[in-house]
This record gives sequence, structure tokens and C-alpha cells, in this order.
Amino acid sequence: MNDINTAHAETTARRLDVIIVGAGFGGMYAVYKFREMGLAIQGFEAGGNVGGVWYWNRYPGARVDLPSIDYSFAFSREIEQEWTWKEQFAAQPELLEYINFVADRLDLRKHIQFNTRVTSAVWIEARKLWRVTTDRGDVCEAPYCIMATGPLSIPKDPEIPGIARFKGELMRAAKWPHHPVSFAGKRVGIIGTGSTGIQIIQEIGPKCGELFVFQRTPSFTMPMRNENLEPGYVAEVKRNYASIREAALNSAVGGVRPQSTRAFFTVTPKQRQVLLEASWQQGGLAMLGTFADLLTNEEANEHVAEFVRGKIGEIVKDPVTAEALKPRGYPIFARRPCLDNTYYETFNLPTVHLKNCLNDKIVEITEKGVRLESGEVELDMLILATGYDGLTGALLAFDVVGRDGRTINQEWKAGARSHLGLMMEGFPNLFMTTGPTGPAALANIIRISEHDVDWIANAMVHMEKHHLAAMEPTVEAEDRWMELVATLAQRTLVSKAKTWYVGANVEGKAQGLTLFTGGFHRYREYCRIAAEGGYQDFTFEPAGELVPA
Ligand code: NA7
Repeated sequence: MNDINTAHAETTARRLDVIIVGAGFGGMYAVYKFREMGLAIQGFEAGGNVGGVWYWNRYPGARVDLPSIDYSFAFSREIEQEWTWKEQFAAQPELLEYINFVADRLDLRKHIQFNTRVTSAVWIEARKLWRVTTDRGDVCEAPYCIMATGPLSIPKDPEIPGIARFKGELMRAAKWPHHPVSFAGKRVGIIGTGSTGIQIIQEIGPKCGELFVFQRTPSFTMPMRNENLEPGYVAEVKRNYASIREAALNSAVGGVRPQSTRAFFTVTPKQRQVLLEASWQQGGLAMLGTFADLLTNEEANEHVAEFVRGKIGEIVKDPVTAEALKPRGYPIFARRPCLDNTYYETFNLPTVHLKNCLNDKIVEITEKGVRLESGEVELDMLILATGYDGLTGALLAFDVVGRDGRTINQEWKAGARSHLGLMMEGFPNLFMTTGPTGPAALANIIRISEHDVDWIANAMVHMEKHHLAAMEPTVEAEDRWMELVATLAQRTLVSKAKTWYVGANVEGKAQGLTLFTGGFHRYREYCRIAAEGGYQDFTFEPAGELVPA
């Protein structure tokens, strides 16, 4: 921060108790929780409204891949009863409607300033405060700062030359326009075949004049088997929410999903086939729960991968296309497993063309379309579904300056570090929700967000009760946590694919799995012990004589 800004800040800074960055699920719950605790709060959100990922991702076919019943707030019994989910896997409009319903019902918006990006957060040691500035000139100070910035909030363009040159319609999945987009009669191209690309392709495939899918790495996708929820089922869920939530809290994924305890090779090949077929028919992520060791036993994993490849071969009529769609060279479930409705069927349409960019690489984007090694594909519209600078992108996008001028940018050069995914040594009173080294992408993000905000709230209560001004983890505790995260990561196949989980999709980014792979239930246990043991992993500073502003 330069001197001019500092001088301005000292004269105009608004004093608060808690500053909350981001108004997705984590930020919304934080706003609610800290307001109910009687604290002076201010939220900042870059988007024009609440919703985070679901505010931005309006692309055609956007849909959650966890059951809506699980993918919803659990902190309010009233909201659980008042809101009725329509689909088993809600589409983006229904999710956004729900998010807005919650914001209205709890009157959250008045605490959040929208269309505002935080540009810096600086720890003022002398006064034990975070000073936060925004791109609209706001300057706020508060002892606590909550980074509810989400693991998937910085979308990433591909490293392909010429994007700015394209004269047709250039669309980005994560910044989709708010108005309807027509595909009729157009030659449309899409780059990216992760969860996002798959959802778009199956949705727009039948609507485009022609669709060209530029695929580098094929993903495994399984049938979602989405359905409308019957009123009788919804009523039963509403009667049983308490036990549904309890089960979610005690599960590895933070949701109610059957998980078998049998190992793959304990059953006969014939039985395995029957069980896998049943899971395929059941849909959703049932396949992952069919056996206990699919994320640890490479050979078992390969059998399941081959089963799915067989299904692709059965569905896709053209053998060359089918072969190109079959993922190879990495374990199934090591990338985020996708769920689809008609993805593979889409490639049977005569107007949908798969371009295998492993054999025929993308050279550049031109004024007219995409140039492959084999020649140019002319397009009216190009869609980029090329992912995110995941987990760390949001906190590296602005200046976060802790004790002694230390920045997160420097601290995370060799890879993200934190204690419990919640706090960092050198950054007192700075808390993250769904932060790196927590279970973020591997479990229900709403369960993790609620857990994290509750943990933070308890830490604040502890500090207030004991007249403490600042808290941060010790280096030793952070080292121990990082070692545990690394040890667990080695045991799982999740590390074995080039994904945003391991930072492989961003040039120059430190590589490695900075996610807690021990399961959400065990993560909760570690966090509980850290707090109940008297916060022994943390150092505190007493609220002594502070230098006045
Ligand atoms: P993902 O899963 O990171 O997928 C991004 C896709 O974009 C993936 O297929 C990439 O292929 C492709 N990509 C990226 N750069 C290029 C270039 N330069 N050339 C060709 N293809 C490229 O992001 P999503 O948005 O689909 O999903 C993110 C999360 O949202 C997901 O995990 C769920 O949690 C929900 P690559 O694999 O790099 O070969």
C-alpha cells in the first residue's frame, strides 16, 4: 500500500468487528452468523448479487453434481422447512433462486456491498486490525477478516495464442451473460471437457448448427439420472432433516451417499460386474461408493475405469469418436468425476464433431476460429470452459499482507500452506472458509463452509472471553498439518491426474495436492480437537494497550 492510500485510510477508515470477503455460501453464512452474534459486519462481493459460483456460472446446462437436499444450508431449521427443492440435482436457476430466497429471508444483502472487489487486506500490527481497501475506494478496519473467497472463483483462459483476435462471439463459461444466447444455425466451438464443458456440450449440442468439441483430456462421466422430486419424498426429507444432516456431518463427503466397506477384489469378477452395473443404473456418484478402495487401489480403480470405457463404447456409434472419448492414463475419480444426462449420446448427432487435440493440437485462435495442426475450423462462436486457478487463485489475486509485511503471494510460492485450511501463521485473525489444505473440493462445500464459520465464531468467542486481541497458528502446528496433508495425499490416487486439484492447470504454479484427503468427518475431528484442547496449536496476544488510530 502506498503512502497516499495509507493517509487516506487513516482519515476515513470505517471501524467494524468483522470484514467478510465474498458472498457465496461461506460468505452468506458468515454474514448471518456474525450479525446474530451482535457484531458490526461488512461483506464485499465482486458480483452483482449473492451466490458466488452460482451467480457467475449461468452457462447453459449448469447444474450441481450433489443432491440438492445435501447441497443446501443446514443452519436454519426454518429455511429447511420453507424451501422445497424441485429436482434431485438442481440446475443453476433453481440454485440461484434458493440462494436469493435465503438472502431475502435472513435480510443479508444490506450487509454486503456488491460490484466491489477487495484490492488489499493489510494487518496493522500496532492496532491489531485488518485494514481492507476496495476498488471503489472503501477503507474498513476490523480485528477479524474472513476470506470466504471460494476455491473456484478465478476463471482461467487457456494458454493458446490469439484469443483476443477472434472476431466471432467469444463466451466464457464462468462469465456467461445474463441474457439468453442463441446457438441456432451457428458453428460453435468449445474448448474444455471438464465438468463445465460436459454440461454445456450435452445442453447445446442439439441446438447448434454445428458443434466442434476441442478435447485435450477426456473426462470420465457417469449418468446423473436426475429426476423431479416427488412431494411425498420431499415431505419425508423435511421430517428427517436432522438425521440427514447428522449423517452428512459424519461422512467423508459431507453428504448422504452410500459407501460400501467391501474391497474390490473381495468379490468375484461376476459379482463386481453386477455391482458396477447396478451403480451405473442408479446414477449419481454411486459408482464411487460401490467399493471401499477405489481411490487407493490402482488395479481396482483401473477395472472400474475399464467398465466405464466399455459403456462409452456401447453408447457412441462411431468407433473413432468412442475411442477418443475414452479417458486413459489417469485413474478414474482422480479428476472430479462428472455426471451427465446425454453427454456421450450427443456425439451421435451428425452435427457434433469431436476434435481430438491430443493427436491434432490447437495451434492458435484466429480471427475466424481455431487453427489445429490439421487446419482451421471456422466458427461463429467460441466457448471457453477451461477451468479455474483453483484453491489459491482468489487469495493471490490481491494483496494480503500479514505480520512484518509478509504476503500470501510470497508465502504460497512453493505451494499453499495453512493450518486446518482455516488460518496461516503470520496472518493473525485472518480466517479462510474452504481454504487450501482443508477438504474443499473433495466434500460438500456447504457443509465445509458452515463448519468453518462455526469454528471461526467459536475462536472469536474464546478470544473475547479471555480478552485476547490476536490469534494465529504456530509454525510447528502448521508444519505438522502440512505433513499430515502430504502423507494422506500420497495414499490416494487423487494426486495422480493433472488437474486443478494439484495445480497442474496453471503454468508456473507449485504442484502438489493441497487438499485434506482424510474425509470431511475426520477433518471436523481435527478442528474440534484443535479448539477443545484449548487452542494449543495457536498463539494469542492479550488485548493490552493498543496504539490509538
Ligand atoms: P476443469 O475441470 O479444470 O476443466 C478444464 C478443461 O479445459 C479441461 O478439459 C482442460 O483440459 C481444458 N483446457 C484447459 N486449457 C486448455 C488448453 N490450452 N487447450 C485445450 N484444453 C484446455 O474445469 P471445469 O470448469 O470444467 O470444472 C471445475 C470444477 O467445477 C469441477 O472440478 C467441479 O468441481 C465443478 P486438460 O485437462 O488441461 O487437458
